[in-house]
Amino acid sequence: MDEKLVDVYDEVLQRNPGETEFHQAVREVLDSLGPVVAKHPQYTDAAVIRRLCEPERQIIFRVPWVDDAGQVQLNRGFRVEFNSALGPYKGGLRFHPSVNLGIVKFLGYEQIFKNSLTGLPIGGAKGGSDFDPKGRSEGEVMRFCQAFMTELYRHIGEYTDVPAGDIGVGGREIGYLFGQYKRITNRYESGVLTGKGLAWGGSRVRTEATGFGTVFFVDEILKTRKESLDGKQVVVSGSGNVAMYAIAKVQQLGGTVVACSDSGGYIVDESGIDLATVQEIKEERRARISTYVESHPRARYVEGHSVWQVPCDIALPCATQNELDGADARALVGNGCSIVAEGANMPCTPEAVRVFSEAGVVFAPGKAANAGGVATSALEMQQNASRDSWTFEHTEERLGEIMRRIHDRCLTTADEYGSPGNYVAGANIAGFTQVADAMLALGVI
Ligand code: NDP
Ligand code: 2IT
Repeated sequence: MDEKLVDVYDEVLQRNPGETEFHQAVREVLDSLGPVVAKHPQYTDAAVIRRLCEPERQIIFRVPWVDDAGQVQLNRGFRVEFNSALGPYKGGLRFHPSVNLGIVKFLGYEQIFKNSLTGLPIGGAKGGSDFDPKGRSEGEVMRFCQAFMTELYRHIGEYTDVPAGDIGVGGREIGYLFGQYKRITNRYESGVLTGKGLAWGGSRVRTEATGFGTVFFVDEILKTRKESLDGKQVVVSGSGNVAMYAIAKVQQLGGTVVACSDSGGYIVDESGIDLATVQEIKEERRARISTYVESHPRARYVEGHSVWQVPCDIALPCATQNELDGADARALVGNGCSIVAEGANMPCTPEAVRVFSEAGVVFAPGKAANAGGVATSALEMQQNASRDSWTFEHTEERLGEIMRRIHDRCLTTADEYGSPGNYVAGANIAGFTQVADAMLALGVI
């Protein structure tokens, strides 16, 4: 790390004790900014980087609700409104038992640079709760969402902060959250949440956008080598929203996805994962991926986390943070994998990223490769603001253009700052400079 940034990082460690994922995300960005502060002293002089590492606002609240047995349950809600230099705060909500302030801060911090890279007018935020939707009834999920929104509503709005989904929050949850917002405020404010259903203000392609966008990004990488997805073997981790639509797009573009997973284990189907079965298991039955083998006897299920043992040309981690470590990275390299693109946020540990870099594996960081989801959220906001609704083809075309632009911006910026071909440097520097320039223009606020 550049010596001008060591104090900034030390201050982050000292002010945010124990928040290891947040430290990791900050470090990854600061490690890229050496050449930027050398060229542009105004960023350190005006304490822009220090200010960027301190959220503008952090909200923590109690979420009490009543379960089906009549017992009072208690969860904790979070919204970290990290930076609004480029637009209203924007970022997803995560419902998972592992959620804590440090995780929400790492996600909110990443979101600032990701949203900047989209080129669209959105600031960075993240929120969520330690609520575990697994095994909860429809009624329980609805009452939890209502209780969560009963506090959150006062902090959000079309011009203030626009949440969306993330792990554990999909179309069903956004519906209950929107319903409660509408009930409390007596306003049909479509632009307050994205990821809405198509019948009530949602955008076509938003459901597919993150997974599609990640694969569009991979396609751009392949084009730089005059290759395509046709005939490539791909391994995807997770089997949620991002994973499913990454699988769909790989298949459309001629690749074969041979494995995918959930937190229990992974399935391998050499002839290609049957996506309709995965969708039926995950979206309709909300069951485990292990049940895939019941209808596909040729496939096998392996318990445990290491889907990365399965040989592939391209790896798409689409589950959660730090799911792919140094040993996994070495296994991928050993099996000849040459491209890794993060569909999830920070799924690769710093050691894994080092292993890829040393082995010459092309590595696309999440803030670039998974930006298609939030970009399409911004397109949903545009449609809501003009009370319009675009076709699937038009919206997908816009998503494709945005991903191409992000890809090219990463490469141009990496070149400009002396790290040709380094997508991490390109994404961090390009994302950073746009926010930093806006912060300078807006004064000390
Ligand atoms: P979903 O809830 O739809 O799916 C999450 C998937 O990841 C499930 O298969 C889940 O398995 C698995 N998973 C979650 N936590 C863990 C864990 N601790 N260990 C192992 N597996 C785990 O979420 P999304 O698909 O929406 O999100 C996946 C990733 O993509 C996250 O990192 C998210 O931040 C990121 N992302 C999402 C975007 C979106 O638009 N939804 C946009 C950009 C990034 P199980 O069911 O067993 O828990
Ligand atoms: O991590 C992410 O970019 C998301 N979960 C999507 C955020 C959004 O506002 O669509």
